[in-house]
Amino acid sequence: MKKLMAALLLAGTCQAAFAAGIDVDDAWARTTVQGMNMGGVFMALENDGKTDDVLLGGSTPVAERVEIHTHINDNGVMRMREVEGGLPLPKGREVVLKPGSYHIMLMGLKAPLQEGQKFPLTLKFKNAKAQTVTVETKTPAQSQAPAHHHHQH
Ligand SMILES: [Cu+2]
Repeated sequence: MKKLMAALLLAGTCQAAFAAGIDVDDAWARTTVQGMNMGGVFMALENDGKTDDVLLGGSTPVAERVEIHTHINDNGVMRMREVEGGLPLPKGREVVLKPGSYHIMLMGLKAPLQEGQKFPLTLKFKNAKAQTVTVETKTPAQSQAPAHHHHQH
């Protein structure tokens, strides 16, 4: 894809300017922990566009609200914080949302997410068009799920 973009730019075509977009890969959600009404969604976001972009938020029928979170180390305790102003997506770069790092948080889940369940999530960007992706619910291996404290919203 990067080679193709470079070729288009070298050819002097302005088509590349309109090919601006965010490539979303491997969108998955964690199976809901019993008794919780929120949960994390993870994915890789690649900015194939010519300009920097920002993930501003999103919406999904399975939850009341969607927030963008990161983890901060608060005196040795990992805590989640909402990302102010959205998640920056620099052009030509891939930003990976993963457990223990940036993630999309589903707030007010209407029902627990079950293993294997698929649901739509619409992502809103500052520049790129809104995009609806399919998220698959999985239970990650224990080693990939660092324990952390969920702060109260
Ligand atoms: Cu969170």
